[in-house]
Amino acid sequence: MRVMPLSWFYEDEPQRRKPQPRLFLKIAVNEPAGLYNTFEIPADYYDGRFYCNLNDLAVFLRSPIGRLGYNMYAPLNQVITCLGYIPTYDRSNLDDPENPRMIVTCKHPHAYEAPKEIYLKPTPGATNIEPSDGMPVWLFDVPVGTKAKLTFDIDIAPRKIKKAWLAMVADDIDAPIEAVITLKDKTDIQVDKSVIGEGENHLGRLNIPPTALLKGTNTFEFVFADNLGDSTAGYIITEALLVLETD
Ligand SMILES: [Ca+2]
Repeated sequence: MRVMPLSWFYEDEPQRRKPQPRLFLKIAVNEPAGLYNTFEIPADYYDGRFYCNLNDLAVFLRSPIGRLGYNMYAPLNQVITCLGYIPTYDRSNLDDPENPRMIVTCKHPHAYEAPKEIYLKPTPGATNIEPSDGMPVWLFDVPVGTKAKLTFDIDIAPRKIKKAWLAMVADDIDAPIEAVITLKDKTDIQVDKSVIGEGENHLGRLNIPPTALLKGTNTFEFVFADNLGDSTAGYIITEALLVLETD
């Protein structure tokens, strides 16, 4: 039997405690296209500040420190800056009575920004076809094996095509094995050395056998196929044109 003080029965019910605020991390899946994912991060809230484990954020915010397996429990801002990211806090829902929460968006200092300059010029005298899907082909900071597509609509009979190539601007294809490119799931496209190189704006062309092309929709598939021993986080194709030379 449990003994209760008599006063217990006569006191007002204690006020319901305010729920603990939760912490959410919003990260760009494809920033130029405005696509984001949101993940809840285990965190404690004391005195107006969130505290969390570096390991729980390093899963999403790739950085050399996260890869070392090093952990620390610290205020959120310290953890994010330690990982090399710049946080932006949305505190507008912290006082929400039902679901108090804060959303933090993190930007990498070297995050991709849409190129201000167009590097790719159409080839004179040829048919230059722009992709019908949105650019860029974004395969950076994604898991190995991630795929992306690029589609071109051809309005010419393939037998009239004498030469075909994909003209493109590639960022950060470090080696041919990093990028596997196929046309219509069957024709392997050789990654030419002209598009290979660390950093931005490698302008080049990938030759395509004209017999592999069809009138109508032609879809290229790009794979982030190899992270080269965890030394690279992927690549981006920022511009592309399918160039067809006819008679
Ligand atoms: Ca790369």
